[in-house]
Amino acid sequence: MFRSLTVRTSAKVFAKTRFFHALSTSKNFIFSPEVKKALSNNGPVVALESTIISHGMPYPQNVETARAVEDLVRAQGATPATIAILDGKVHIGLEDNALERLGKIGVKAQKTSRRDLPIVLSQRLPGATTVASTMFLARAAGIHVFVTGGIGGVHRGADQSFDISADLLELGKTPVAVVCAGVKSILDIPKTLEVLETQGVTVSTFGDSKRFPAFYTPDSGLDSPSRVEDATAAAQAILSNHELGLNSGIVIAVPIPRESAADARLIQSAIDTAIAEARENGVVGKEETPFLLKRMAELTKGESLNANIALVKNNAIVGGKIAYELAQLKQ
Ligand code: PSU
Ligand code: MN
Repeated sequence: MFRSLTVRTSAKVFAKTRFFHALSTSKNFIFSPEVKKALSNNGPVVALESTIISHGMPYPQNVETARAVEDLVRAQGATPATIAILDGKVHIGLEDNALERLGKIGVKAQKTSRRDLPIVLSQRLPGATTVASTMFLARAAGIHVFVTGGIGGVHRGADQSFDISADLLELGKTPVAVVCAGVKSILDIPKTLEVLETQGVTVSTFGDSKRFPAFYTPDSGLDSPSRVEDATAAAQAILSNHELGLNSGIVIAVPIPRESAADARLIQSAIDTAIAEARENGVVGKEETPFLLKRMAELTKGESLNANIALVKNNAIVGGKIAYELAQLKQ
C-alpha cells in the first residue's frame, strides 16, 4: 500500500481521472465540443457552477457575468466548463443558448446539491448545480479546478438549526480545487473553518495576505491555515494532493481586490437586517442562501452585487491561470 502510493507518478495519478472516466462516458453526460476537445487533449479545463447563475444573481446580470467569466477563463489559455442539468442530461460545458435559458429560468430552476442529483436527473427538471454537486460532477468528468464566487458554510445559529452546507462535506471527499473568495459573512466563518479542518480540507489563501477572506471584503479577521503565493504554487499543491491520493478537496481563497471590495460597515448592517428578516419570515434550509443574497443586493443598492460580480471575475482569472499551470505540471 505504502509502496504503491509512493511510486505513483503524476501522469498515472491523473490518468485515472481523465476524460474516459466510466461515470462521465455514461449516457447521462453531454460534453460541449470545446470541453470534449480540451479534456481529450489533457488541456486545462475550469469547471463553473450554475446555482450562481440561477439563484445567485438576477437576470440579465447573471448571464452577462457567466459569459464574461467564461471569456476570462479562455483568456488564461484554459477552457471553461459550466455545469448544469437540462433535459435529463448532465451538461459539462453549456452552449450559449442553454446558458441563456438557465439564466432566464432563474430561481425556478432546481437548486441542485448532491442529494438532489438523482431526482433532478430522473425527473428531467432544469437543475442548477451548487458547489457540492458541481465538484462531484467535475470529478466524474476529470476536471480538477473549479471556479466560483463563494462556497457554502456553517450558517449562523447552526447550533440550533444544524444548517451546514453540503459544500463543506463534499470538499472532504472529492479531490477538486475550488477557487473562491472565501466565505460570506452571512455565515459563521470561524465555525466554517473548523468544519473544513475536521473534514481534512486543505485551505489556502492565494497571494500575499495571511488572512482568510470574507467574500465581499478581503479580510475576515481570521488567519488562513496556509498560503499559496501564485498560480504555480497553487498548482503544485493540487498536484501533491492528487499524488498523495488524499481524495479530499482544496479551497483556494482569493481575496477580493481592494478596489472592488464593498464597504465593510454597509455590508455588516445589510447582513444583520437580512438575517433578521430571514428569521422573521421562517426562511430556512436551501432557501436561506438565495434569500440572503437577494436581500443583500437590495439593501446595499447593488453594491454587494457589484462586489460579487467583480470577485467572480477575479477568481476566473486566478482559476484559469491555476488550471493552465496544472496542465503544464502534468505534461
Ligand atoms: N454563495 C454565493 N452565491 C451563490 C452560492 C453561494 O455568493 O450562488 C450558492 C452556491 O451554489 C453554493 C450554495 O454551493 O449557494 C450553497 O447553498 P447552501 O448554503 O444551501 O448549501
Ligand atoms: Mn443548508
